[in-house]
Formats: sequence, C-alpha cells, structure tokens
Amino acid sequence: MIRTVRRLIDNWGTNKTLCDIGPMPWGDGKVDIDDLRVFMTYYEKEDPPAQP
Ligand SMILES: [Ca+2]
Repeated sequence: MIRTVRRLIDNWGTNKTLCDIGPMPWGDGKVDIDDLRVFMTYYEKEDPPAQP
C-alpha cells in the first residue's frame, strides 16, 4: 500500500497512465489528488478498519 502511494507521489503531476486512475473511471491525463482519492477508496474497501 505504502509502495503504491510512493509511486503515485513519485509520478505526481505527470501523465503516467499507470497511476492515473481518477477521476473514475478513466482518469484525466495527469497524476494528482483525484488519483490519490480513488486509490484511498479502493484501499478502504479492500482493507476495512479492524472490528472491535
Ligand atoms: Ca488523474
């Protein structure tokens, strides 16, 4: 997860399609906060907070 965020930040502001996932569904041609937001949405779905 950290590695993916790192890659996103490394490519911040570029047009790397690999990291360009937001806005959904096809991205907008640049790596920015929308992509981080989409990624976080996926992450929360895959790994929800631990139950008490
Ligand atoms: Ca984007």
